[in-house]
Amino acid sequence: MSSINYHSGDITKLKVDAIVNAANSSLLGGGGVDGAIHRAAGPGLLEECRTLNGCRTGEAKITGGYNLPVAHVIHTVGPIYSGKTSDAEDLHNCYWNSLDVAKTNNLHSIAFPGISTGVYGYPKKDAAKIALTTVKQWLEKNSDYDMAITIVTFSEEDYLIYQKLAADVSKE
Ligand code: AR6
Repeated sequence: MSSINYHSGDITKLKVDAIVNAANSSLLGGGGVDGAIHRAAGPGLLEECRTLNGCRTGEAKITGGYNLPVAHVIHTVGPIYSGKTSDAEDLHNCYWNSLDVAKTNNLHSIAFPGISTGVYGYPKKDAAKIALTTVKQWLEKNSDYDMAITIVTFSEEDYLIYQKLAADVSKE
């Protein structure tokens, strides 16, 4: 059965089929969740990332998980928030394409951080709405495929935003 779950805490500790990395287009590491994932995975991850020739905004690429408790990391590159309408489209594509990559690789559980909501400056509430709408649309379109989706919140603020969004949706 497919599902959407919420988890507060460090994404690098989760035992799912794949965790998603909010990377940059070089795929060669950085700060935030990217730094945490590379630190926990060890140098093998960077070595594999070097072979991928980067990643465009909105696209997603898969690697192994190395020393992480997951077998796979799906790297996606969120938009650097600019206020243009393309930001929302790019962010939507990150979630959608990560899920497509997971399905292509026959994976059935995936955890997402709040892509673009740290260094890349996407307003957290808007980003959460796009994340939730996109994963729901994807589950509807792929209703013949089981996918357990975990949305990981790393701050109290994010946790409260999702709690409110989920409550609003259940009232609809
Ligand atoms: N587990 C779960 N979520 C986390 C963790 C963690 N260990 N660490 C941070 N977050 P950011 P971006 C949350 O800045 O905005 C990097 O340098 C964090 O609270 O990691 O997409 C890349 O290399 C925030 O909500 O990613 C890029 O250059 C969310 O993860 C750039 O930052 C995303 O914050 C990408 O920026």
